Amino acid sequence: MNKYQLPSDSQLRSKEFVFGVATSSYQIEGGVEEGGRTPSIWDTFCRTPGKVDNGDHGDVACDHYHLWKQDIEMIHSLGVDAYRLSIAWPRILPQDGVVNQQGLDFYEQIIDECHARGMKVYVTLYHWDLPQYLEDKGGWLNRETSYKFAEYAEVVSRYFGDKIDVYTTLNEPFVSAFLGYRWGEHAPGIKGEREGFLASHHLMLGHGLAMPVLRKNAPNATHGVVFNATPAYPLTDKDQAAADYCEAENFHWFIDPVLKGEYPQAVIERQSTKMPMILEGDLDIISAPVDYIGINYYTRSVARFNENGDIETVKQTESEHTYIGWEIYPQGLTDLLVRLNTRYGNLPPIYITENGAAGDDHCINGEVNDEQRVRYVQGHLEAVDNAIKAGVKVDGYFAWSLMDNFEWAFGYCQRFGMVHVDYQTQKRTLKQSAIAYQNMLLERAEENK
Ligand code: IFM
Repeated sequence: MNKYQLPSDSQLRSKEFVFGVATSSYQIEGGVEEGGRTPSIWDTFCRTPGKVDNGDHGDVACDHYHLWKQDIEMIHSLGVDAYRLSIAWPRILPQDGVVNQQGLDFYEQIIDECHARGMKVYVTLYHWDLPQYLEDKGGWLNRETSYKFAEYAEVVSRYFGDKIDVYTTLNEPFVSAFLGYRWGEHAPGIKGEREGFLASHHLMLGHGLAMPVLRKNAPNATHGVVFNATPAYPLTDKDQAAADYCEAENFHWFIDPVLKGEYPQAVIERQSTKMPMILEGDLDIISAPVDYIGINYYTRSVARFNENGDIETVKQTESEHTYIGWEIYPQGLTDLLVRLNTRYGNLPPIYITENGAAGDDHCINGEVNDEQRVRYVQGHLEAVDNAIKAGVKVDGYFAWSLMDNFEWAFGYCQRFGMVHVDYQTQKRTLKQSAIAYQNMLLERAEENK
């Protein structure tokens, strides 16, 4: 297939629907010691033996720090409406309270270049690269970090104001809190049940404290927060409560405080001994109105109660999986969106801020045939269309990722890009999935002329 097919009556065909590609700072930039940047927790984590596969790190990554201009040109060539990127906190505030103009300049040239090419910019403030100097004071276990995050939001939004079209406070607080501070699989590598929940509360508090700051400094921009969400299904009829609980910890725990002003009872009860200290007024801060919710969807889970009554997930061996073992299940995206719409009566518009598949992609004679990713994207675009037809307001879709990049604890062996990166030469090659995106967007542009 050389072009994704959208149904003739699909809202995804309209020019109001936003198509984009997404990246994040630490995963693509490199230049970790350039432009006044200081280390983030990921620089430290990567230097800790055994933490990242193959000893990989983001020192160079896709060298976007130097190749940003050609990368923006490439993004534009895809025909997308928007580019979703993140800002590296330690480039902007390399020391506590010290603003680095070079950091602001770096992102300003990217934003200007996108605008000059008619693309909107969606900027995430926190995609996991916490300055190491804040981790040295406890990181997200320290309530003070929430206030530091609001200060950082103040610096960025005061400088850029409405020049940034869409602001995102946090990307996937579940991952920052639970992989970083509960299970120790991500930076800073802390393992502790109480720590995970405490970090999650401070992340959400940081989000809430940043919201009025962003609204004040960028009154005409759009403001929200991005969650990963994995819908859960029961293995048998007896396992519905197991599936419900998986969803409660995976995304209700993070979305409920924003949209309902409370944490879900199911988690409070099951994890009663691990609950963080929630001060009076915190939930009012966290539930400040948002303009949109970003949803990152990759796969589903199937849950059951095992013989001991514990909840566990069960791999669906008969289904198709990606290279890294994630089940391909587009129906899960429709179900998820419909479930969110049902759970939150006041659901703001949704952007699918990430969706994609990792492959073992090789560039052969200048071509990358990632046919599984092509089918994956096609299936998920249909899933979004179905959700819209079921009454959910979805305003956009961003492919994860623009190009192969540093996939956190898995290093460079997991390739999520629509564009192949040769890490030896930094040559970019559009994979079939990117060409199909380009052709679909070209056709849509023609239709909407
Ligand atoms: O690469 C990550 C991204 O940083 C956040 N969402 C999931 C992606 C794939 O694991």
